[in-house]
Amino acid sequence: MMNGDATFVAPATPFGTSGIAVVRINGPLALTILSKMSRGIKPKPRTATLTKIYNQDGKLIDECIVTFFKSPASYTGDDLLEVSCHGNPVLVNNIIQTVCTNGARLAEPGEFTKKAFINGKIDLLQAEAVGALIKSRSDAAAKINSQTLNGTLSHSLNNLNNELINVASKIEHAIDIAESEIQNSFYKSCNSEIKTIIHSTEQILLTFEAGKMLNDGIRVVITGKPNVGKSTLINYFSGSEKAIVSDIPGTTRDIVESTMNIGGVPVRFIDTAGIHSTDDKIEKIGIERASAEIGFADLVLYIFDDPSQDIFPEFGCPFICILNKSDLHKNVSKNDSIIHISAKSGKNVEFLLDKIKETMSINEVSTDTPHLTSNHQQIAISKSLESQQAASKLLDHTSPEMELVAYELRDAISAIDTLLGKTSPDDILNNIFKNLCVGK
Ligand SMILES: Nc1nc2c(ncn2[C@@H]2O[C@H](COP(=O)(O)OP(=O)(O)OP(=O)(O)O)[C@@H](O)[C@H]2O)c(=O)[nH]1
Ligand SMILES: [Mg+2]
Repeated sequence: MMNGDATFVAPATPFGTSGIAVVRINGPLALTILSKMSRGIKPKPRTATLTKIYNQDGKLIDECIVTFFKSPASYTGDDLLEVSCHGNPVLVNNIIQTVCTNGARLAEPGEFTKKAFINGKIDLLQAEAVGALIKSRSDAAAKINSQTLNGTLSHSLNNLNNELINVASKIEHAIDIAESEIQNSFYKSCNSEIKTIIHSTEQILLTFEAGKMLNDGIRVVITGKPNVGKSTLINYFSGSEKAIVSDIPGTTRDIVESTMNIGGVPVRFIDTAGIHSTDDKIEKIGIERASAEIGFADLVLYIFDDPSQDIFPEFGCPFICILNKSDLHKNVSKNDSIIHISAKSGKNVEFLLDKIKETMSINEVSTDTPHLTSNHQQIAISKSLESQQAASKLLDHTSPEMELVAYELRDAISAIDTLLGKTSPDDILNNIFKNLCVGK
């Protein structure tokens, strides 16, 4: 259970050997605990202080640099201490154990950020961006998450909500006035304001695909019959011998993955077993796994090596047909829907990458504007949009039901409030924080 006044501690750096490691102690007992462990040190806020740290038995653990962030001017808003020791997990453990013996407890995942949220240092979107920024796998992803952390998305959504509140208050006011006194132009002007808000909301929603793609990346599954060159292609992409290549059909059985950064988007290529009918028990399992992967794919690369093949399977997602081993085929007539490559020599693979970019709209990703990045953000904004549209539709009538319009607008506002964390249900909050690492 989380307790508002508890002092908690966690490593802020990954476990393992490193130059330094940082332990964070947050809460009202932070300074007292440090004083006990350092024989009386009282660090000045925001100043690096060199001190020896001792365990419960008075034995030296390490010489450390401590930095004290006094409440409320800290990441969490509470008193927060950062202890930098030598980067050895044994030392980190000893420090954490001693801190706990002196009255702190271990932090839960994301608890530092949860404290920052509870203390009003950041809103929920920013808290979510902390986790996303840490996990960013490309410059572009880091850029959009850092923007959200800096509040640009919150700013856009707050603006939207203020505009909604503005129209909603006019409508609520009009409810108290006799219908005969309200002019038709009033409804029209409210509706036109709502339509402007609808347009802005749609623009924000449009950023989701790209935002999600930058953060989560895309899964590209390579499939086809055995021996067509699927593994040769993933090896070419990864620049290494990741997958076994041989001229024996049915070589690949396990799933082999390689991630490549394409236009800032982490693209996970997944090589799979060649699909055909077989009695081989192990190969069958491989083929089942391959089919399952295709079910989760954002894009499928269907490879074949027989130029006379003219029937191709359909997939439940975008796919690209690739005729491999172009070095072996002479005078094959070109067809715009099929890309000819040689996975062995790399011929035309650049063109294939361009085609992947084009198919997945990777070229259009702009990192200059705030982006929605998670499903629950997209759901909340879509919900707000639906309510805005319902309100606008009601206002199209000659004498609209103003109570209903007000009701829809309140819903539109509260959907956005959920995202900002003003009225978020506990399950959404817990989900966001538990996905952060311990120490963040
Ligand atoms: N000439 C030529 N041979 C190729 C090319 N690409 C792959 N091959 C050869 O085709 C054979 C099969 O290649 P793999 O990459 O193992 O084929 P696969 O589709 O992964 O096969 P399975 O794992 O059995 O399904 C190997 O001998 C490769 O060297 C190419 O572009 N040109
Ligand atoms: Mg293979």
